[in-house]
Amino acid sequence: MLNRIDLRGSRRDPRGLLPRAQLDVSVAVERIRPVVEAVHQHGFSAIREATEKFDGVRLERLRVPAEAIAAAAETLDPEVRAALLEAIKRARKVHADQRRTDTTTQVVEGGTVTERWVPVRRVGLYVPGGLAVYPSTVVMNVVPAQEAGVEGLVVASPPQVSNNGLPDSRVLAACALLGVDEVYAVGGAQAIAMLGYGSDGADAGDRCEPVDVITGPGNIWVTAAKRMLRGTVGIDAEAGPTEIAILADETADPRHVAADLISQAEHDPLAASVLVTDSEALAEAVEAELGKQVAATKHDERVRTALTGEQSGVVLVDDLEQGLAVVDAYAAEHLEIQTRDARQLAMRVRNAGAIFVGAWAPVSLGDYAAGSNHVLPTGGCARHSSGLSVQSFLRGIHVVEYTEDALRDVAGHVVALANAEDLPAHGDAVKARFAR
Ligand code: HSO
Ligand code: ZN
Repeated sequence: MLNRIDLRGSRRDPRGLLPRAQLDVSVAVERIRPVVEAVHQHGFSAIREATEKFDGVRLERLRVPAEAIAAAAETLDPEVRAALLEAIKRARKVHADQRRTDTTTQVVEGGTVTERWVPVRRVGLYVPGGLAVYPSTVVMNVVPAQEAGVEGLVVASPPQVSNNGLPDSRVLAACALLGVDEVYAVGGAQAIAMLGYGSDGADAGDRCEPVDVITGPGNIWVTAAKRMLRGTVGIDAEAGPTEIAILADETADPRHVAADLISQAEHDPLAASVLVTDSEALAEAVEAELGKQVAATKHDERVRTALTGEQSGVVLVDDLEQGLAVVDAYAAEHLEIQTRDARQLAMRVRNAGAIFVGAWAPVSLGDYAAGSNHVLPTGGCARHSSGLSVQSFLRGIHVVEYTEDALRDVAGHVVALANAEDLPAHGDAVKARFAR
């Protein structure tokens, strides 16, 4: 079922040889540009038009009424409620530990630099609702923002025809459990534009004030809109179709490997599932398992499309050292290590959104209830970016304090550098303080 890429005996740089779809966000940017510009200029009326066209919903108001959020919490299945509460508790534990304390560095006598960690004022969290609905993503966005100390938290999620034009009721219930009451029934590029530029609404109480940061996953249109808004607002790492890479040796259980590859393929026909192994026997056993398990899974069609796509495959390597080089080159959103000494290998990985070690930490655990975050960089962005965290919502502000003596001591150096850059007024600003 999976494409086979045999790198055994090859000493070539694995980049470029690995399966990965070429997702062209810049083409999507051109397609959504008119929507984003219309929302910027016309606000509510443009959002309504786009929502009717793309979601098939005629919006009366942007904002979800408080009673609808409360009602969603009341009618939530008790089992799902308990699971969400546990997921929130675990995520809070991990994200609370990410909080930063201000540090003051004494640079010289009389000269200090304090780094103040200050939360952004208002953030917009996007929760998708296409092939699946994601109450768990509400948790993964809201918890780090709350732990960072963000005061204004806004959720936007597409209106569902099946829920009277409101976002999915489980998404609304998750908002209620987290204490988020500002929720907009808007999805797609129009939601990102609304959050970034703000918008008028059906009446004065229905306005959306612009946010400072937008985070959260979404489809290619959402990603394209976020790319367009970057600069106007802060944006987290781009989150495209989900990816799982598994580095496994002959000690891995092929049933688990197959199940985990399928689990992420379930998200999207464009999802990527990649197995990297030094064991041909394991590769074959996994193929046999996929044959059985894919036929039995609910979303078999979507899964089959994802697994047979160019973005998925089995990569055969000589040994785990080469395997490590391959997974680093791939920089997966999720990386599972199912090998002997898995922990040791995990500590040597440089590029991955999140790493899942050994037999008892499947990606599905991290998707819901490990405490880790599931909004992670895809498409190789793990080479330069991290997943969502408290840090995503903080800015470090340097506060500089020098005494007269401390400035006098360094004045000559400032003047020398200012002159070297042909910016003498910079030096003059220092000299003016000591001229008689
Ligand atoms: N695997 C997805 C997150 C998710 N899975 C939400 C299930 N629900 C991207 O990390
Ligand atoms: Zn998932």
